[in-house]
Amino acid sequence: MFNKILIANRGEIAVRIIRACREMGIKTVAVYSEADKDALHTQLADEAVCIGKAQASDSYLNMERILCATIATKADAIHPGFGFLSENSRFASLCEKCNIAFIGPTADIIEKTGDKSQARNTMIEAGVPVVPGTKEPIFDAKTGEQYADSIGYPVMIKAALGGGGKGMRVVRAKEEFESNFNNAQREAVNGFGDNSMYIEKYVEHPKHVEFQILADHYGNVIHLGERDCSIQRRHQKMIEESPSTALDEATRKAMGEAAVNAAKAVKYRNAGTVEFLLDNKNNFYFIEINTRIQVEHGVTELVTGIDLIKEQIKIAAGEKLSYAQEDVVLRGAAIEIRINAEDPSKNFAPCPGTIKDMHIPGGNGIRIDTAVYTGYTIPPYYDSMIMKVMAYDKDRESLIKKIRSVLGEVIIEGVTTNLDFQYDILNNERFISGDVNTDFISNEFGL
Ligand code: MV4
Repeated sequence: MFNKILIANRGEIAVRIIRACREMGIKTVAVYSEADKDALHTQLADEAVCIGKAQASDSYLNMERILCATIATKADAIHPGFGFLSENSRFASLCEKCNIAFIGPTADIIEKTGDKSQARNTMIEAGVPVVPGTKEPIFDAKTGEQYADSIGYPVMIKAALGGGGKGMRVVRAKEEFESNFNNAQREAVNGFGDNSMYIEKYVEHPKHVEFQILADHYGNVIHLGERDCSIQRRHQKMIEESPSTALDEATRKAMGEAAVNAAKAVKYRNAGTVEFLLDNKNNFYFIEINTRIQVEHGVTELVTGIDLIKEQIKIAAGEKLSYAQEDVVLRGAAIEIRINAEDPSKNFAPCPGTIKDMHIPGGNGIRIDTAVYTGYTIPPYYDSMIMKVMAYDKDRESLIKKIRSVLGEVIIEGVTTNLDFQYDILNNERFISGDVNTDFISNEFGL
């Protein structure tokens, strides 16, 4: 097992990882920017190293400084958390070269799955269902339009290295193809320095259902059930829950098996997420593999009782999976509400500032992950998520009552948050009935 882990992240995920390490008897090193000298992760770790100025590019994204801090403190592994360098294959590769364990998949796997056009083909070969679409990368609008004509409209144009909605366009008619392709491709070149595009049939009003997987270094792969992440606004997830209201046991089993096959097809290792679109006839289609621990991992921890961060660390240290598929029991229902320092009435503009007072609820089946405290000043340089309010109960009906009750108790004073907006979602009839898809926020709230 590792002796000391450096956490290349900040906020509640850094705190979550520090706590897991402490429980495992592993020493921790925090890295922090000049804006984070009073941050909770900086204070909680056994050691803390300042790695630069507030801007992420000068600190949490600065590979050399993070590697230097790792070597200087004699840490033997790096946990990248999510965002920042977590899906950066060059960073994973530099760790490998420096003989530092990167807690995540190998650089090679990150690269293979990062190219979504290539991943599609790998999945087709492995018999994992994908949306009908192109097999070859497309580089020009004319070729793309021919494919779109043969697939039939509406289609979705996507950047091979895309994600989070960047370099992506829906096209509903042939006349609109060329300009949309060129705009999406320009976005891809600017955003990812790559002009490879692919085209898929557009799936209308899908649910976003993702499966958590764990894979060790010996070819063992298991899944830990699904999370429904359909409630999102402009590709920012707002609420995640497990189980998904859409899945019966047969569909869950088929998707779980597809997720495991997807992971095996790329020789996956460590924790990962296989994302699917689910249409209104319960057809499911692979869309991508995320190679990081995700923001919403706690939802899976609540329904499985498995500590995903500890599992990630054990896998990276070369241990065999401690669970077989039969050992994974999905019990009850769990939900996560993301609280962001942002103003819904100002188009969700970030609202950094000082927290004057706060009340964090607790109680039976409640979990709060946060790194803020009374008197803490939220810096403007990073993302605006400040708290994840999670709840667990025996079924969805009880769960919704519980999460409403707990959300009503949260007090955060001094900064504007999306708390009331989230409360409105929890009281929405369509949400309560489980009738949600990725268009839910825009349809119900006109956003
Ligand atoms: C799609 C789709 C419909 N049809 N692909 C958005 C981000 C990226 N991960 C994939 N995305 C989508 N791909 C086809 N062929 C709809 C989306 C999509 C979406 C997916 C998951 C969660 C939220 C979404 C919001 C808008 C569009």
